[in-house]
Amino acid sequence: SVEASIPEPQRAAWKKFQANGFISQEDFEREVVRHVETTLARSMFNCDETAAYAAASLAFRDRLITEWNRTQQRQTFADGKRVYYLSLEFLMGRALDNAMLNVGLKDVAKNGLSDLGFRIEDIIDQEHDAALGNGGLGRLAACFLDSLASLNYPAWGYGLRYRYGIFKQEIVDGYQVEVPDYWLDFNPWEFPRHDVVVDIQFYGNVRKYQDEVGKQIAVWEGGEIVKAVAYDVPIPGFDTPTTNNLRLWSSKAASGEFDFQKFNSGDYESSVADQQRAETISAVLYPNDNLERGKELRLKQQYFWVAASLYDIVRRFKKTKRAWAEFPEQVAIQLNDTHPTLAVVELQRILIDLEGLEWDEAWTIVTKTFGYTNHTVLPEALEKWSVPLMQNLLPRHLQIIYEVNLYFLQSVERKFPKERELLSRVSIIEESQPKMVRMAYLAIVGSHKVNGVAELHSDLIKTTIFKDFVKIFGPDKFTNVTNGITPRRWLHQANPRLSELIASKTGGIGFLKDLNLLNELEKYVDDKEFKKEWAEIKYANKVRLAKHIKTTTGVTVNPAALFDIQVKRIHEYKRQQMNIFGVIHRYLTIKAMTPEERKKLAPRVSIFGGKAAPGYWMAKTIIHLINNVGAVVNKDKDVGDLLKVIFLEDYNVSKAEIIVPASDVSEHISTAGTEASGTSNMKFVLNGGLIIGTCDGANIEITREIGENNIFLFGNLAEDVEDLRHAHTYGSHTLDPDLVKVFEEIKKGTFGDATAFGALTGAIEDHGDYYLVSDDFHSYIQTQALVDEAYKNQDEWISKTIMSVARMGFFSSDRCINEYAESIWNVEPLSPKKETAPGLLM
Ligand code: T68
Repeated sequence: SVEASIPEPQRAAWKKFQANGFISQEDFEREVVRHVETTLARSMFNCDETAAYAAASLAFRDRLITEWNRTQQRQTFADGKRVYYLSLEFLMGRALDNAMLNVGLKDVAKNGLSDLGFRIEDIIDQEHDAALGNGGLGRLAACFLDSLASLNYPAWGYGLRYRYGIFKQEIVDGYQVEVPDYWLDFNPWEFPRHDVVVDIQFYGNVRKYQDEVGKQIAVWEGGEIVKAVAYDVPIPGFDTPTTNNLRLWSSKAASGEFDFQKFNSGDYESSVADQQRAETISAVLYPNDNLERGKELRLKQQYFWVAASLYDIVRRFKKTKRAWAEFPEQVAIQLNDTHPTLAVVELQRILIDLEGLEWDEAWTIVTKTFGYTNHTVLPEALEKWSVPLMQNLLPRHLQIIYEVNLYFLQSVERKFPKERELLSRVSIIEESQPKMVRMAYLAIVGSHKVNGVAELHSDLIKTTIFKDFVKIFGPDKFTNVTNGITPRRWLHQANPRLSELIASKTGGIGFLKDLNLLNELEKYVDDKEFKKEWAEIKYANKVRLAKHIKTTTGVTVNPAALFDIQVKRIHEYKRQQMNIFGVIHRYLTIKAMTPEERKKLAPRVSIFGGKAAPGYWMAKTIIHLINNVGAVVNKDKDVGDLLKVIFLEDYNVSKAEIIVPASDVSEHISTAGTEASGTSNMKFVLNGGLIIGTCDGANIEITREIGENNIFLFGNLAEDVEDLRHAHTYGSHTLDPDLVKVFEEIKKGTFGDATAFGALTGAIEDHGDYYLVSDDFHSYIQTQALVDEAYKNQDEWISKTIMSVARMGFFSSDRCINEYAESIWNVEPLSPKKETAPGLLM
């Protein structure tokens, strides 16, 4: 065992004094006070909420790290296969509430904090979100970490420790303003590992020669070195002692603080500049979602993170003293999109250049090790790197890519000798000016499995962007794993009252680990008492959001109104513009109504939230229009409560936890075939909201699970999109008459200077309406009318929401992770022995 390596007397001492973490309220309070008084050097007289947050977090951190240590020992000793999830983004949100719930000690903490004079909600609220991601892709990675730990899989996440996460959004005069997110000022959740440091090489050149036995040797020489320092974040599983690791790399100059030689020779400025250049690598998260811009620093980030992670993984494997052929039996690496694709090349380089394996032997190991997840079909989001750029930064990797491509194209030619065009279509190198490396193609060739993230999306990639590769590799290489969400954060943490009610009817909190147990709720769709409680919880959640709206925007909204919510990154394909045009249409309709008609209409609050990429002008214009419409509508006394329009500033994970439980209806209205999956659709339904959506992404599977009577679907189908676009460009393009009226109102200046919105209306009127806003507008308006009607029958509405929640079990990220484990990774959970479980109070 691990312990056997330590002599008996020392072992006894270590065991006697081992840290165990608190279980009782008294021990928790003792830990908090100790941290306030010693770690923070404060006292009860100057312990504010920030200090109390710090101390409570440190108390929980100590607990987590104890279990983290044991988990790592257990996994090392078991010596089985591990999963490595490589993601350039982890959108974690807050950690304290999650840690308290996952280890089952939130009540202990609540009472302990209260005893010390604090309200737990206020303490939780002190924490800054860890926002190391843009949107769905980054949040998916965070849900996966929660599921991997909760299911006891031996798994590590690898990412970058950005000094600045996604920017903080402020709305000034209706415009988005970006403010840097400096979140590391105080972060108790990370452990710097100054002993885990990896040298990463950039630039330089490749020297080739033949050794004594005539073998070709390549040596990558020169260039510069940057250090990668590991920072570990413990990831506690729910209701299990398993605590996995998220390792984030931070960049540092190789020469330490300063280059002393330069410093002493008087070149102070350039020695500081070197240091800053190195630290720039992990300085900032690129704020684009579904867009790749090919910047050199981004490529540097990718290689820096991939090379450090692979060094770490390979070092861990080498400690087992196994033969290289066994590498894929010990290691599964999942590529979260193409961002880590250089890992394929780096592993091949390590095996052939550093470990001396033959090409074919190495390549077999590589392809068995990797799996690749695709998250988009949008052409502007598919990663390509210019060959000259890569030649300069990573000369040896470019050679290996060319060689991979050569062997791949040779095999294609052997299989399809008559198809000349096929070769140029599937080539990893695009013969453009300059030449480009197509990262998705490299990821496909370098992996044994490729998956999409919802059924429609997985079908689409097989029939469109990766069609040729299905023909070459056969259909079995391509598979689907529909996304999921963790019910711990997105139900138990965000909606504690609903979670408690469900627990009371499904036999305890077991549903949080086996979400199909929600099925039990179907029995209560007609239970009066249950429905009353269910409705009360929704109302209370709406009151909570209404308060947030009041304090952040100053607008009073009626919690009895229908809350209609669209929160997600702002993007033309997600069609927030269609939503706001629909709101304007509603406003005009109300203005034209008689008092009698007005009485019949359900009051509505249209709520928007989401960030626009700083360089995405059209997305910023959409935000501007929403705010201007709000400014007009919200002060129109004639309309009153019948319509309110809210833009919530700085949408992020912790705000989502307030917003998601408060929806009556949420909008998932992307042009069919553009949203790979969507995951907030799942969160809203799981919290007892209905959705209005297009036949896109996971909406389709949600419909199948919950029943088509419980969802408001509208719009054109993915299969018709291409023809419609073609007709716009080559036929006559007449706009929907209701949309025309909306545009007229905008152009009249009702919502401020109309020229500001010319690009928005112009994209639809004059530039082909690529996202089919006009084609879907009528169907959208009609479906919104159906929502109004359905909401009037509250009894039936509540039944629909209960039925929907009861059927959402499929969308747990636990199901999703089990599918990856079985069909892609071939890894098994490693369950801790029951008696080592921490004091879980349930
Ligand atoms: C999202 N992708 C998909 N990308 O849009 C969404 N892209 O449908 C899906 O549910 C989710 O992934 C999870 O599968 C993204 O969020 C990005 O954020 C991104 C970031 C950088 C570059 C490209």
